[in-house]
Amino acid sequence: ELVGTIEPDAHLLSPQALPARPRDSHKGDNGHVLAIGGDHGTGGAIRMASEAALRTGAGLVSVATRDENVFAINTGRPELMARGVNGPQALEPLLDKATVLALGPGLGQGAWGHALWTTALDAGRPLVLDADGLNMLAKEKRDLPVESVITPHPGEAGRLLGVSTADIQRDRYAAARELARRYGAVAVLKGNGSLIASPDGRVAVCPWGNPGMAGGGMGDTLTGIVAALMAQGLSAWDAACLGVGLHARAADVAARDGERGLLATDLLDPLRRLVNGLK
Ligand code: NPW
Ligand code: AMP
Ligand code: MG
Repeated sequence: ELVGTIEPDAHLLSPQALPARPRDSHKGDNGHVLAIGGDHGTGGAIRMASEAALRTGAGLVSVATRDENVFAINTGRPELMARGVNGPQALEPLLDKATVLALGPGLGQGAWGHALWTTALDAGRPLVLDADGLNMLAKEKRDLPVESVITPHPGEAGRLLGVSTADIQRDRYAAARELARRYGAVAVLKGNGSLIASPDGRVAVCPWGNPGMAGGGMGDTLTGIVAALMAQGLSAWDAACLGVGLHARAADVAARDGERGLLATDLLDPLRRLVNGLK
């Protein structure tokens, strides 16, 4: 049964939900995102999530990934602090320092990814769970921390609810609400007209975005954006609504040069302007 309203509300429209940054603010005041992912061949996913977290204003962003990705991440974006982790023991000290986790982009579902996934969920930190973090949750149900956001695309949503992608797309509103209810987290059902649903029944719809976004890495940047907003003090609901709106509007600005050939990293410059309330 469908009850509740779709609210294209103020949270989607403006970054005013973010607290003003005091003159004497220091990096420790603005949250520390720990991004976890990047298995063999998908190091780019965790780098894009991490760069998006930086551009959204997180004070510090650390990356826990495969050894082989560390050089490219640290040289390509030196503001990031990338560490090679071969298992839970190496991850734990990083978890202790994190405000919010961005868990799953490019993580894979092998032994390495699964060990990091379990250890990260055990830490009980607020988190954004995406990509393989969701695929493993679909196979192995776990309670999520109270302030959590899940960001499935329709394929991942189908796995989480045990139905086909087509079933999800047939009634996206019902699917978003069921994801939030079943997993006890704010759920972002991505795609044209992304929906944001909370376990208490609220649903918001994103009126922005464009088909230029249908390309690799777009979802990974959203994960970093939402994590950075939570790290700066927003609730899971506010961060999900504002983050989805900023992401889609950044893509609309970037698409002025054309939808075809739009890259996920093209969102980073407009994102910075938008998160500061500039056009
Ligand atoms: P179908 O075929 O229609 O049933 P997967 P992934 C569906 C990393 N990446 N509307 C569609 O299913 C990720 O972070 C790394 C309708 C589609 O075939 C993950 O860790 C990159 N259907 C990993 O790769 C860049 C939709 O889902 C299937 C839909 C695998 O993630 C790329 C694909 O989903 C990537 O981010 C929509 N809007 N969207 C890098 N540079 O390192 C999706 N589907 O099988 O979960 O694979 O999303 O590519
Ligand atoms: P992912 O599939 O995880 O890379 O995520 C794709 C991102 O791009 C999500 O934020 C989607 O909402 C967005 N996206 C993909 N295709 C479209 C589309 N046709 N219109 C609007 N947004 C889209
Ligand atoms: Mg994705």
